[in-house]
Amino acid sequence: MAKFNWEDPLDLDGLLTEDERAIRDTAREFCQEHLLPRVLHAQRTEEFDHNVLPEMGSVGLLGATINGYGCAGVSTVAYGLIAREIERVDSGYRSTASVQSSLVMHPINEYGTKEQKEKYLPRLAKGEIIGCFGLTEPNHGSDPAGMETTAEEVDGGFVLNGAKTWITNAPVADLFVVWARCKWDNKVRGFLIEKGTQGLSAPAIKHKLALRCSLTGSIFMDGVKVGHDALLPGAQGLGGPFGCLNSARYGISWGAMGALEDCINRTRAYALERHQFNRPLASFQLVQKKLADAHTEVTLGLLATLQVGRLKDEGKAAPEMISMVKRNNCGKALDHARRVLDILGGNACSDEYHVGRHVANLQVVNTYEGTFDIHTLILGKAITGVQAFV
Ligand code: TGC
Ligand code: FAD
Repeated sequence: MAKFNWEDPLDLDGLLTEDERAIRDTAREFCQEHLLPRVLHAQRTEEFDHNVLPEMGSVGLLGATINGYGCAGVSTVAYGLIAREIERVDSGYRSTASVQSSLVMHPINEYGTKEQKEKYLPRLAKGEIIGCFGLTEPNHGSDPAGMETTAEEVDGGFVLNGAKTWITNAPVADLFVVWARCKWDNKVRGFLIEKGTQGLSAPAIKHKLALRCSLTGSIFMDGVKVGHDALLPGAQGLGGPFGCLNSARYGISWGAMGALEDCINRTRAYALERHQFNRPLASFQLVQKKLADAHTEVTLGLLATLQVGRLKDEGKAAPEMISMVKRNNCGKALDHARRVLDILGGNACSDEYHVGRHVANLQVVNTYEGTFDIHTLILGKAITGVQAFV
């Protein structure tokens, strides 16, 4: 009879290639040795460690699916496995990395000129420069179509005006990918703005309750003048930013599972060690149910997102498939991380037990890149043919 392996119940390992397993192992070793020891300090202080991205770059974790420009050129599944390992430590580190890879390097690679790619991609891959992605605005989060940031064509280039908010990496970014509505044809386009450009500022949003290991800020553009070479020529309309979101949302669907796996592993170990009523907590049926429920959801969520990754590599992944796994995995991760947190009792309150930090992070992970409810409506539209956003 086949033996049940609780650590990989449906043999995810057997569905990966040898290369993917090796990439996963490298990423896991890096994250456990280099990120985990830093996490409590970053969580407590909100200090951004400038060595993190260069270290990730040195082991090929940034822009990993891109071919050339110093990038690893690995499969979409391998990219997901990397996100899972980073988020096993903290969603904030995964945020920093996935913005760099999916929301900055991806648009440059997909929509940029040869010169833009050569100028920025190798340095972004090494983590020498940091990028951010400005879509959300103070008055437009779920409805980016209402965007108020404008770009106007002037002699020698463009002038941008407007504000973005809740932007990961913005306060430390060297390169800003900003989406603006173009005054000449009312279409949304992407622009590359370098730090230090006159009229550009990116103050930090301090005292966050979650995602404290990544920096978040606003972007203010007051008559920011850039050259014609700042325009990403390959993207026109909201399909531009949404194309980037397809990649980032997919990565998050793996990452959220990594965070939940960490919650399960930590609370399982605690339940085996901690005794009440002269028995380990792990011997109580209610505790076992929490672990069994969470573990089942992780196992199913990982297999679903693996399938989306395989389809994506074959060019067969529809955006709605990505919405399905982003919504399911983030929602399930938040729900079950919260439930297993109970196993820690009063220690749930201590940051040294890590699970409470994951729960706080997962609330944001369930919100950004399209909220749980927005993905519900995307799926609702696909199922019924009727649009319910407005
Ligand atoms: P709609 O009319 O449906 O579409 C407008 C145009 O976009 C195209 N499109 C897509 N293209 C590629 N991939 C997708 N997933 C696409 N979804 C839509 C569509 O075909 C159309 O093209 P065209 O050529 O016909 O113009 O758009 P809508 O305005 O009705 O919006 C619908 C809605 C609500 C689904 C959309 O606005 C939405 O997804 N809202 C959520 C916003 C969001 O996800 N924001 C994320 C901000 S970035 C972020 O959170 C980063 S956090 C990163 C981190 O720290 O990890
Ligand atoms: P709103 O759009 O105001 O939504 C509020 C509530 O109303 C939600 O529950 C939503 O589901 C619901 N709602 C809205 N419309 C509907 C509807 N039609 N039907 C039913 N319910 C609806 N953005 C970026 O561009 N770049 C980044 O790097 C980035 N990083 C982030 C990092 C952090 C830490 C956070 C917190 C956010 C980040 N965001 C970023 C912004 C994020 O994408 C938005 O917060 C998210 O898209 C939701 O937008 P909102 O906050 O304006 O909420």
